Amino acid sequence: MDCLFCKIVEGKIPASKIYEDDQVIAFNDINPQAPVHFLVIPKRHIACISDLTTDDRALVGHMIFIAQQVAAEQGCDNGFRTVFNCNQDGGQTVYHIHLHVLGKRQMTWPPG
Ligand code: DGP
Repeated sequence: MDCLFCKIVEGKIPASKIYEDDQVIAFNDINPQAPVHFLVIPKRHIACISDLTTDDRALVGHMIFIAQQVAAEQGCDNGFRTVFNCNQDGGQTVYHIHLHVLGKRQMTWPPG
């Protein structure tokens, strides 16, 4: 399978990794949209949020938990935004699920 984020998990493509455990890694986004912008991804390949099964519930909860821990470590004391882009209308470009975490600037709503 030719998946960019699987290659980052395997260390075949370099990334600025800021967290790792047995289930997930977090690394800085290559095209940051805020002073803090990192991605939390599962090590196991799941293409899209719409592919999640009931077995994945704990994993996704863990991704969100790690997102808030790393956001705190990155100094997002005033808040942050989390985003899962899903499929074409959601603006997803990399088909290995990833939680965007953006912080250290004022976010606006609605998103583009
Ligand atoms: P999305 O549109 O939600 O699929 O976002 C994919 C994000 O992945 C986008 O913000 C840019 C980021 N990205 C793409 N390729 C790389 C890469 O090779 N390294 C890193 N660190 N981030 C990447």
